Amino acid sequence: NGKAALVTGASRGIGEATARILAKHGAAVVLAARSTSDIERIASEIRAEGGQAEAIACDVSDYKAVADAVALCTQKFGSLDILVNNAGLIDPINRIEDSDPEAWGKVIDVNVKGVYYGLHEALPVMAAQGSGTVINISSGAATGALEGWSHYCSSKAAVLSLTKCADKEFGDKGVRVLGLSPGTVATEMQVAIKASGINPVSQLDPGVHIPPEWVGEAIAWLATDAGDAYKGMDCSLRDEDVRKA
Ligand code: NJP
Repeated sequence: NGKAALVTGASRGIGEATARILAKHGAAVVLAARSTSDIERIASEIRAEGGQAEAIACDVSDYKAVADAVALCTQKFGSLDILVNNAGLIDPINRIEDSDPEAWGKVIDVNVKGVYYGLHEALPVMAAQGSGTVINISSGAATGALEGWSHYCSSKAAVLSLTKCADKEFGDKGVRVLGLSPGTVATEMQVAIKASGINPVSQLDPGVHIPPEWVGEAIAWLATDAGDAYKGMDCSLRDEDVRKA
């Protein structure tokens, strides 16, 4: 309550649900994504329900765009208390030999450089405040290997590494940096995974994908002091205590 948050990839899926839930918990929220009409609609719906929200066009693979999003949050709302580095993609899914180097690199640009840019801009602001929480949306893919997922697995492994390094550098400055590995969530990303047809559905689908709102609630919980238990590491939505929250 009373905090200011920036959520990247807020136009749909986990990011949209997180922005709406943080606003319901009383945070002022900046929604960042490329689909401007979607984030503007969501922001105006949040405002219509009595919340505070701003939308900003942002491709997280563009450093300046991420810097502008952080600046908007501090200028409009006076602080940056929560950064959710959520924007991410997995398409196109292909074995290494069949992959297009440019498309492979785009996944790294978004999933890795986008997170780094967010950390680069947010951590000094939070350190100056003496408080703040960064939640990097990770994946079980950070420590696993799936056929056709070399870009995604590599990128999420890098996100885990960034989480650890950022905690090492800023963890003693009142800043909490942690990762959240959400499991399989009912979003467009799962549609893309199934459409690729590369991995057998049984390998990826535990039967029921969890709703993105569960992830949003877990993020809101992790942005409280409860998140201290996960500083510098990934927690999993399969963890009993996170699920209960
Ligand atoms: O995916 P989806 P999720 N710049 O496709 C945005 C991770 N995860 O919600 O720019 C800025 O519905 C895109 O916005 P737009 C996953 O790796 C998921 O499931 O308008 N934003 C949209 O808002 C990812 O890190 C599962 O196209 C960019 C959002 O990202 C996070 O959860 C499991 C962008 C993607 O929405 C959210 O994914 C897991 C860019 N360049 C981890 N490119 C799962 N779903 O099962 C994309 O372990 N976006």
